[in-house]
Parts: sequence; structure tokens; C-alpha cells
Amino acid sequence: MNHLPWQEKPEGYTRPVWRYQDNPIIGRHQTPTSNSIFNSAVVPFEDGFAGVFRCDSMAISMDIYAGFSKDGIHWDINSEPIQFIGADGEILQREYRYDPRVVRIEDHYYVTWCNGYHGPTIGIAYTDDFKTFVQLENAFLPYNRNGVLFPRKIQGKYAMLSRPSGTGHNAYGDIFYSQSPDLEYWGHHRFVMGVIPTDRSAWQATKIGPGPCPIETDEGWLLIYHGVLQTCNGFVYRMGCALLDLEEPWKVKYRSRFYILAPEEMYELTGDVPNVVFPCAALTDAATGRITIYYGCADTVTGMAFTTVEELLSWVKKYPV
Ligand code: BMA
Repeated sequence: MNHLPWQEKPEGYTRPVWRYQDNPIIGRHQTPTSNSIFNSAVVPFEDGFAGVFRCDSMAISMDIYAGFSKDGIHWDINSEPIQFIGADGEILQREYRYDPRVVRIEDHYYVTWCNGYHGPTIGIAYTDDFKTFVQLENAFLPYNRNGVLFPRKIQGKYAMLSRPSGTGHNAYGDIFYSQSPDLEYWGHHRFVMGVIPTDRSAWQATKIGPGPCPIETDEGWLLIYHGVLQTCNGFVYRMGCALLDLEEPWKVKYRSRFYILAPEEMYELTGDVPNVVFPCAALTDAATGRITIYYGCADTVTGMAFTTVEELLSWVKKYPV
């Protein structure tokens, strides 16, 4: 396993997730035409790391780009977006692409993202080298966002979390679980969890969505997710975590009443969309339980934060909804 980017928890810090001290790690103009680079996903690859990055252009169009890094902190992001190949030209047509996730399942790296096809839905592709990407059929009918694959089959089926939605920035959204024998036909949909009334846990009262691909632990799947509250100044995006049953992941064992990270630093509070922390990737070191989270900051730049399996498990158990 490659060495994950890591910093120890600061002395006296009482919360479960702490930021990288030199955040943000990716600036808004890191490619020649980018307006912002955020909500992006990375995985260990060869002797370093590879990723798929959401770069909104200076035309404010959304697309996804491959990138590479030796240390997981300093990234070379391609200046051209990913050109997908695939069986059906209609599916390859690009309307917009954003908020990618990446996961290794068996022999391939799989990318899922919010794919414009008469409204947002979930695109899926696989790659072996982060150069050639083969796009499969969209997983669902529109409208859907935040398609997040599990890293292995569960009960013999590929498994995906997603968040059915409407066409725009809707003030609703719950998390569902879907299953597939072949990554093309998805069904057996199960409700996982929804919003929480404001009197109990207001940061997740308006909508929620799965973040990084779930992390397998002995006690269940750890899911880091985003929760949204609609305020008089717009939406505020925070991070929470939940523990899902290992064999029936639509069953929620615990869910955090308190958020695990909220917009507090200037690069999270200000930007193109203020008050957003939006996690899309988490690297885990199985031996130590260390977790490195990559998250979008104010829809403008990309940050990194740290936690451990132990920190998150004890947080959800100590402060359950
Ligand atoms: C959501 C998505 C995310 C974005 C968030 C805050 O609907 O578009 O990509 O980070 O809104 O603007």
C-alpha cells in the first residue's frame, strides 16, 4: 500500500476530523482553462495516486479530468477532459459531467459521476490506466446524483448508493441502495436513510447524499456523507458519517447526530458557492485505520482532511441520531 498523505491530530483537538495544515491542496486555476477544481476523487495507483477531477471551466461548464500524483498532495491534472470510448455513441454525448467518485473493484478502476442526459443521472466508466476510459450505460433514469459504488460485490451483486433528485438544486434528497449483476442493469432498490428533522440534527434536515465510496470495517460499512441545511442565505453543506450493515447495507446501524466537518475555514466559507464542504474520496490504510478525505471547498478548490476508522466509529456511537 502506498503511503497515504497523513498528519497527526493536533494536540488538544476534540473533534473527529482535522484538516491538512496546508489546505487547499488544489487551487482553482491549476489547469489552463479551469475556473475551479473541487468535488474530486483519488485512489492509490501504481507507485503513487491517480484521480478524476471536477474542473469547471472558465465558460463555467462542468467536466471531469484525469490527474496523477506521487504523494497524493501535489497533483498534475490533464488540461483536456477525459474522452470516453464505449459501445453506444448516444451515451458518449457530453452534456455535463461532475462530482466523480473512483473505486477499484476486482480488476478495474470504476468512475461514477453525475452525467447530464436530459437531466442529471449517474454515469459509469472503467479504466485500467487512467488514460483509456470505457463508458458503460447510465445506471439510472434521470434524475439522480451522487452515485457511489461499493468496493466489492455484496450478496453476489455490484452495489451502489445514490440520491434520486430533481433537475435543479432541489431542497430534498434521500439515500438509496441499488444492486446489479453486471453494472448495467440496476434494481432491487432499497431505502437507506433520509433527512432528519431540524429539532434533532438540523445540519442534515434539507437533503443528504453519499460521499466517498464506503469503507469496509469489521463492524459494517463506514459511510461519510454530506448533509445540507437550507438557511436564509442558501444551502450549507456539512459532512457526517454512518455505519451500514455489512451484508445488508441499506440497514443503518448508527448515524451521527453531530456533523464531523463543517465549513469553518475561509476557503470553505467563501468561493463560488460559499459554505460547502463536499467529500468525494477517502483513502484508507487497512493496517492503521487512517483515513484521508478529499473534499471540495466552497465549489472552488480541493482540500484534504484526516480521521481514523476508530475516530468515526466512536463518534457515531457516542452521538447517534
Ligand atoms: C450540489 C452539487 C455539488 C455542489 C453543491 C453545492 O447540488 O452541484 O457539486 O458542491 O451542490 O453547490
